[in-house]
Amino acid sequence: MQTVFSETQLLHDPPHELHCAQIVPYFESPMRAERILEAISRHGLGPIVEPNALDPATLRRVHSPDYVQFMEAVSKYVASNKQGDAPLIPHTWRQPEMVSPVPDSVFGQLGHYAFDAGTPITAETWAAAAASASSAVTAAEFLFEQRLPVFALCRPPGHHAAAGYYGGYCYLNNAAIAAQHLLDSGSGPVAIVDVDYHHGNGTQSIFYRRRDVLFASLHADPRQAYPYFSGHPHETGEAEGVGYNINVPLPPGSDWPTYAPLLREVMLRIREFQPKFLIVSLGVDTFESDPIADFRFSTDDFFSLGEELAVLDQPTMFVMEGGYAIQQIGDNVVGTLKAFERTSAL
Ligand code: OKP
Ligand code: ZN
Repeated sequence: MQTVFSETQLLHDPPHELHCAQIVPYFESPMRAERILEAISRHGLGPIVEPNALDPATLRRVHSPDYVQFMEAVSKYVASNKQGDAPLIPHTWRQPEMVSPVPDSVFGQLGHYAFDAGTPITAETWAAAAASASSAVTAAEFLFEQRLPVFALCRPPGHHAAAGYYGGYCYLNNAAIAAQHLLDSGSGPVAIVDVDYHHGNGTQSIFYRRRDVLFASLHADPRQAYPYFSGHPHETGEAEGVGYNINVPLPPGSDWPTYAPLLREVMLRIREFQPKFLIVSLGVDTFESDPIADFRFSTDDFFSLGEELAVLDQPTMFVMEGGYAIQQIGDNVVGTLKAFERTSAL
C-alpha cells in the first residue's frame, strides 16, 4: 500500500498541553509520525510519496474562509514573536447567549475559533496542518485514479476540526477534505468510518445536513469521554442528512470482542448506502496502553480491525487520526493496513 506524507507535517511541535489540570508533554508529537514511518519500512508496507502542492480552494470547500484566514494569520502572529514564542492557547469562550462579534484581540479570536484548551497554535502550525491536508488530498486523487488502497499519514490529525472551529489536536479536517475532493472529482457517494477512540465531532458537523457523505463513528461514550458534547446515538443528521450520520458510543474499557459486532453492523449499514469510496479515519488510541484512552485493543486486534474494514470491497483510503502509545503506534497502524490489504479483493 502506498503512503502519502510530507516532512513539513513534523514542524508542528508544541512543547506541552493542559491535561487533567496538569501541564504535560504534548501527546500529539511529531514522533508519532516518525514511528509510523519506521514501521512502514520495517514491515515493507510500500512506497512513501510526497503530497502534491495544495490548492487553497480545496480547503475552502470544507472550511469557512474566515476560519482559514484566522488559522494562517494566527500562526504568522506567533512567528512575529509579539507575545514571545509560547504557543497560543485560548482561555475565554462564549456561551450561546453571548452574541458579540469576533473581537480583534488574538485571545478573543482564539476563544471564538477553538473549542478546547488542548490544541496550541505555534508558528509552524499552519504550515504543518496544510501539509497534512495535502497528504489527504493527494491520497484521494490516487484513490480516485487508481482505485487502490492508500494511506494518508496525516498529522496533525483532523476529525475534531469542523468547518469553522478547531480542537482535539486538529486544525483542518483531513478526512472531510479528502471526501469533498472525491465528490468534486465526480466520485458519487462517499462513506467515512471513524474508528478512533474519540468521536469525530468535526466530521459529523461538516456533513450533518448532507446525504452525499455517510458518516459513521464508533467511540468512547461522550457521557464519560472527550469531546463530551457530541457523539450520542440520537444525533442522526438534519434536513437532507437525516439518517446519514451514525454514532455508536461504547462503554469505558471496551475490548475487541465488544467492538467487533458493532463495527460489523456499521459496515453493513455502509454497504446499504452503496458508497463509491470508503474513507477510514484511523485512530489507534483504542490500544490497551494508550495514555489518554481506556479501550483494550491488543496489537493483534488491529489485524482483525483491518480485516473487518475490508468487507466492503470498495476502494478505500486510510487517514491517520489519533494514537498516543508511541512505542506501539507503528505496529498497530501498519498491522491494520497490512491486514486490510491481505483481505481486500482489490
Ligand atoms: C484527538 B484524537 C486532555 C484533554 C483531552 C483531547 C484529546 C484529543 C484526541 N488532555 N485532549 O481524537 O485522537
Ligand atoms: Zn482519538
